[in-house]
Amino acid sequence: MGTQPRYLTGTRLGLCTILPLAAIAIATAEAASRPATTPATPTVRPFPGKLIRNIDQSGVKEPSGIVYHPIRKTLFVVGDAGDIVEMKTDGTPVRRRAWKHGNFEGITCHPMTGRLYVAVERKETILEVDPDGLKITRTFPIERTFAGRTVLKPGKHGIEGITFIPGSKPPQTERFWLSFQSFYPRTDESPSAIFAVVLPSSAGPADEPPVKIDRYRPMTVTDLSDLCYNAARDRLYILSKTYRLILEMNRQGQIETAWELPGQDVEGLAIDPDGFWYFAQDLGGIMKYQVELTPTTVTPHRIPSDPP
Ligand SMILES: [Ca+2]
Repeated sequence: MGTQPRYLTGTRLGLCTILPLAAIAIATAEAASRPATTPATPTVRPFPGKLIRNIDQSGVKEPSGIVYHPIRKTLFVVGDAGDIVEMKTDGTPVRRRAWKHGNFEGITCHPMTGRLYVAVERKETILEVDPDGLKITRTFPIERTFAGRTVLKPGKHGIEGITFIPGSKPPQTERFWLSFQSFYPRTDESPSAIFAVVLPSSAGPADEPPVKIDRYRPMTVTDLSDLCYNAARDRLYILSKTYRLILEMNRQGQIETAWELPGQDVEGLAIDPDGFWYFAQDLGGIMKYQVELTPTTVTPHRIPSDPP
């Protein structure tokens, strides 16, 4: 959701400036806990994927979030109109359910429990959903403040993406990372940012008390439309719709790679174990790509949100 700022429409002018600023922003966020570094500035590369096709057969309205479910080996898609749709990786519909006034913008899955977690924009709430019956089992409102400051200001923007990141060495804390869509870089009181929350894993009351923001990172790149953790590379992907970027971040919070975001109006990304990437387009369509990436060194880094 949201309107593109006029000065960015149809262009990526200033990108060369923005990417170093993004890296600096992240380095600054970490400066309080460890020495600041200047991460290498990535060059924006062509997306290394080959389009297979649009697999959507369900006609999901404004699909805005998507996740691969590693237990069911299916995809779950959510849309602005309040739909949750399960489909096979070739797009064959499995089941669906709709909620009025849903405003669902992101979805992720806990890989061990199989439970789904849906990000609801403007309410700034996470819904826990049982994948079998597509029933909401718990509701987690998110506190809008961090370190005494309102960082998720109510208004026309809200949470757009969600992904689950396991601890790098169990039982390190597992966290859900979310993106806050804003067209303001760090200067606004509610800037573009990614942040993490910890959700209680055991079953609790249907209406959980508000969860605190556990880690918070302002970003200079704006319009962050989704997050997706890629376990095979141990990297976090951050999508910017306006800048048409995919940023690859390591566990130290450094942006290692930037690719051009393919498709149109992309608000969701899912990755399956066979190397297929699925982009959910708000204007319609689930675009499936075959992606080949150069191997990366996966090392047991500390999770970026853990204290040093
Ligand atoms: Ca949307």
